Amino acid sequence: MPEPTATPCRSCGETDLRTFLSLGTTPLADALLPGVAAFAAEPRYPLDVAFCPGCSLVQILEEIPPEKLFVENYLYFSSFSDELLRHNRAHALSLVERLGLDESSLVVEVASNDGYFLKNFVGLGIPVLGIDPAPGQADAAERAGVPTLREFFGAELAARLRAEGRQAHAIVANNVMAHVPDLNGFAAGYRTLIADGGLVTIENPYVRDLIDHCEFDTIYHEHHCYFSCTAVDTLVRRHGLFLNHVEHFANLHGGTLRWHVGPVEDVSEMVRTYLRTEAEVGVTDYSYYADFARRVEQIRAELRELLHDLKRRGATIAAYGAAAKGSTMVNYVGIGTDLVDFVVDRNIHKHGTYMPGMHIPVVDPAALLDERPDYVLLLAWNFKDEIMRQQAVYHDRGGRFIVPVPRPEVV
Ligand code: JHZ
Repeated sequence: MPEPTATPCRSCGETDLRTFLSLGTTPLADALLPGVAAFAAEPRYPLDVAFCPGCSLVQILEEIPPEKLFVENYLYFSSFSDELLRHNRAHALSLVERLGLDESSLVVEVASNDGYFLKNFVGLGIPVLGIDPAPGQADAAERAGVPTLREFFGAELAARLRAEGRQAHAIVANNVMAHVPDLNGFAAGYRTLIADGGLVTIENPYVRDLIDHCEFDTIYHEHHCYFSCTAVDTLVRRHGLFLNHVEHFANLHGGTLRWHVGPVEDVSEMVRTYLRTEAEVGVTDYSYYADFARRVEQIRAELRELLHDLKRRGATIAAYGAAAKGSTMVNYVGIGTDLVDFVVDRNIHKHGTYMPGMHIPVVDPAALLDERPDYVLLLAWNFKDEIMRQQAVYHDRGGRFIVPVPRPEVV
């Protein structure tokens, strides 16, 4: 058992956090560099992950100011995955049906990004409010007809909206709760803003999938926390909310849970089963995490060996996905331009930039057919099926894909 850290838990305040993984110091995962001139001054920060024995919340110890992460330099736009758009449209339509949403309702999305989700309601005449501090994404959302408040969500903003007479029938928080250092302020904000009978849905990668499938690359400074049902249940109850239902999407971001939270207690059998199973398998105990670092090191060793071996045999290698997780992967494993010539990405805002830390250039996916690398390392492995379908021509011409997790594998 490691020594406790002095940092308090972001949820329960426990000061006995136990570190179980150190990824060294890494640059900020989404801080793609605009040019060679920026290489020299690139900051790096420690990236250590710990378990809280008080409430089971897994979290990193470092805290970078949110403006640095999500306002300056943030090029993540949600609309570049067809699968993600489909998943979210289905979610929007199910909320309309389940809650009977109409022109008198209000749907609020926290971290509404480019309007990828809320635009589904706009088309149906249902009022929406997006909340997102990232300027380029908020501009894109407004162009899609989604009114967007350019702020961070928390207790204070929720109180202000409520004082203006606004309450939400649905609040949606997709892949944002992990991004929030003040978790309690965030949860209190849900409670203030949600209408009686309203529903908050929260999606985030599931910590059990992360640990079991060794998805260590989803750890980066934007993700302060990695959630279990146990940790979410404890957090929301502290603020007068209840975890009433849970859904699992095995193929979304390596395994995502959607938590249904509301002001009235109505806990489903599914939630009880998740809570019981988490206790049984030990998600609530340090020992569950104890050998994770060893398994992560094994992936590093195997992937390095595979890439070096391919290079020794004269192969050319590119990568797919200038994703935040890709940044953790290349920095931790030590993948630079000696191994990978370029990274392709569909997000046009990332073209012409360089991956943080390892400085691999990011270009349009057309480069795969123009340059014909022998192998493509799938940094965005979470979209493996979608990307491989898209790149069928590259594959038919003999190109091969390397999937790095749960174990490096050529497919
Ligand atoms: P992607 C994201 O992390 C964003 P990232 C965020 N940090 C979060 O919390 C997690 O998800 C859960 C591109 N792409 O989404 C788009 C193609 O080029 O896995 C992206 O740049 N072609 C908020 O950044 C990247 O790959 C495609 O066909 O780790 C994927 O990034 C598809 C599908 C994607 O995650």
